[in-house]
Amino acid sequence: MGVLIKGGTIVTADRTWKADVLCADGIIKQIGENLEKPSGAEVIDAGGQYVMPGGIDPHTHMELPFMGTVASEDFFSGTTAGAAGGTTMIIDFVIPSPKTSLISAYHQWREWAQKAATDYSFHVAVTWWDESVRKDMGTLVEKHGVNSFKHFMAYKGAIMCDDEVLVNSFTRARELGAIATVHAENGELVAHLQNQIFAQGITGPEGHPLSRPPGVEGEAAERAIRIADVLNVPLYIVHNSAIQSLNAIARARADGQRVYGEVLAGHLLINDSVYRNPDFDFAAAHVMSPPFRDEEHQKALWKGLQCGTLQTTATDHCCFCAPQKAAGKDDFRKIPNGTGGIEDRMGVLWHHGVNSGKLTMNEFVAVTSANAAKIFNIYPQKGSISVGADADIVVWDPQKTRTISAKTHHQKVDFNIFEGMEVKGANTVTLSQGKIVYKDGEVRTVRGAGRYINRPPFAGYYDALKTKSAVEKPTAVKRGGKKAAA
Ligand code: URQ
Ligand code: ZN
Ligand code: ZN
Repeated sequence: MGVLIKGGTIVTADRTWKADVLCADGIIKQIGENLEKPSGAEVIDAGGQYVMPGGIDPHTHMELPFMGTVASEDFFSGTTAGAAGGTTMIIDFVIPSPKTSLISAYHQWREWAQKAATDYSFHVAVTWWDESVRKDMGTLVEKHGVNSFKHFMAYKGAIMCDDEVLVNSFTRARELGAIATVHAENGELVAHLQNQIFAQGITGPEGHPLSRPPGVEGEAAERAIRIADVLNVPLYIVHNSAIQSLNAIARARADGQRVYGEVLAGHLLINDSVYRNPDFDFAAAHVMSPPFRDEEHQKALWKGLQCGTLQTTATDHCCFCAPQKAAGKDDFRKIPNGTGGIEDRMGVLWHHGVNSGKLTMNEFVAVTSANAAKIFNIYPQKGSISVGADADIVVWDPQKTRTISAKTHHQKVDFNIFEGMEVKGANTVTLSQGKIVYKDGEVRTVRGAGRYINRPPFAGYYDALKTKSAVEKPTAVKRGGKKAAA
């Protein structure tokens, strides 16, 4: 059995070459020219097409309970939509409510994710602190393959972390060989501005971006970076949307600090004019945090991706339909925050990134797959086309055109932020674990076929660090010595 991909050009993060790929037993078995078709194998003619690692979306929220409702996309429909667009793995988020056990939240999310059609993993959010959280973080790393802990610096009164939680959790993450990730917005400032703007009588979605100006993001990014620097823990900042956070990351990286940055396809391509649309449903459908920004920020984000300040792209796929968004009809503070994108990330980034010349094909693979696999320690199992790697593969036709629409997408949401966008370049086939899950417009996903992917800690990196104190110990000052010459 198995699948033989013939006649294609393989494109990975670091090279491009013509070769066939034979997949069997869920992995890549053979790569080479003119491979023989094993009996019973299905052949895919990839002539004139590229053969690339399946996309990894490191930031999704399937069926997330949030702001009094539950995201409309579930783990089966969301991973199916991902497969339809060339994404073969998601890293979603376990988000325990404050004062609840991280371990029980983890098991709850594991249960929800059983229905996934393609592989998945979880960042676990630390939303509060006590000794049980410290212990649970250890259990999650040592027993459950978690190597990344999320911290929401926004969402005051809900899941927001104050500095005490950040300091405790970052310290624990470093001890465990895990990476700290943050949603960088100053939640106190957001709450203050939301109330101020609402009190001025601005109650519609146009108030959302006004309450989350770029400086709110810049402050939190800088603060998280500084705390991580003092505590010597690697940091990953999710959904960077502003020049301010971009510059904070660039400064830290230039200083040799281990900081990574993610950018959403939406923040690269949708601008803040959407919030000034008179139609409530249209404007509310775009309410997500941080908000979409103006072209100046978008241009800077593209440059950040091109120059390596930002390493990964994601979608923050967190869908709410119009009736759910209507909870904030008279108060923008109540509009559930979140937008979709998992089905379109690969297509819009190829069109606006590769076709425009901003990114090479290899850089496209890096920012849509390989870099996330490396940062979260699952490379080359994921994010590569190499013998022994999981056979998560997309066959990509650079000539295929399509027009994005909620009318035709597989996402379980009644809106598409890329509605009407025409893109050139799309997957014709998607394989997950060596099985065809999408081919020529037809999804062939199987509910529950997805696997939970363990992500080991970076022990080696941390062993080296263990010899170095987290905070440089100040050397004792000898007093009473001879007075220095005047
Ligand atoms: O903040 C997040 O990442 C989650 C709650 C999705 N919503 C959003 O607006 N980004
Ligand atoms: Zn967020
Ligand atoms: Zn998110």
